[in-house]
Amino acid sequence: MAKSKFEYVRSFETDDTCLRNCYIVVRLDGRNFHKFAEQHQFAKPNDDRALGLMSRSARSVMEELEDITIAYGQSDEFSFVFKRTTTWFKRRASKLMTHVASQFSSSYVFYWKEFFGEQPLLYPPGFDGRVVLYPTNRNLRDYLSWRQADCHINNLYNTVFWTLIQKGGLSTTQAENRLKGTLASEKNEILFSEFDINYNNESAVHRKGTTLIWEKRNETVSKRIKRPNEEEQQVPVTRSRKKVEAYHCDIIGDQFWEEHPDVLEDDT
Ligand code: DGT
Ligand code: MG
Ligand code: MG
Ligand code: MG
Ligand code: MG
Repeated sequence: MAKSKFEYVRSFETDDTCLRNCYIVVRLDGRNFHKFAEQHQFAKPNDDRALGLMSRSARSVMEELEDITIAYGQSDEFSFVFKRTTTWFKRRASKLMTHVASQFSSSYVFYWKEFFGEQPLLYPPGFDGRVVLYPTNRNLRDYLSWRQADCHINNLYNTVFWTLIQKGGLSTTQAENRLKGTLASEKNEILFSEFDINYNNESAVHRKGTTLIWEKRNETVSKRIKRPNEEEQQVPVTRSRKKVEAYHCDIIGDQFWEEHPDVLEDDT
């Protein structure tokens, strides 16, 4: 096909191919969710409808896009990890990131009703995205550990903060002052000695966030089979299917990774 004289503008596009052999992480974060949470009356500190919708949208991203092996989410953010050998969209960062962000955003709106029922969505939410490359399994695990540690630090703080207000009758300023400079152990102690709350017994979704991975599950269905010279029969047929499974467990230690050795590829 003959080229038009306008064709040269294509050469203005910059190359954003992600370095080979690296895990490609796309992290999304809700835009101005401080306001979004207020306007939609999210429960404080954790709204299970909102967290459920985030995970549902992340599941849709994993099911619709290729080569995401693990995703981790907490609060208004979700990280998606493309396997290090992916060739999807020629590893172009902008393509990968925008597909993740748009699939996630449209799913968030599409599934809103499943989680919020008749409560209306007041305006279209947005999510920012960024791409980060991690060359080694250690780097990738440290990245995910960083996000889970962030989840823990924020959730412990928010749990004590809102308990002081909701159960202790403090104002937000008083609660802030009470917590200024306190260590994690002191926050745990406030919850335990003043409110009879053992932080470790709080919901795992809130303490650990949500990890999504692909797992093989055996699925048994009943099939009608007719063999020659025999009556038609119902027989159980088992086949192995890949499904996205959710975990709310520690992913900082080794146990999760030992139990799911297929998530990471070998470093060598
Ligand atoms: P950004 O990301 O810079 O556009 O601004 P924000 O406001 O989204 O800030 P960010 O992402 O650092 O913090 C997340 C906000 O979302 C934070 O203000 C608390 C709110 N949020 C997230 N999950 C929940 C929830 O389950 N309940 C409530 N009440 N708020 C939540
Ligand atoms: Mg922010
Ligand atoms: Mg945000
Ligand atoms: Mg955030
Ligand atoms: Mg197109």
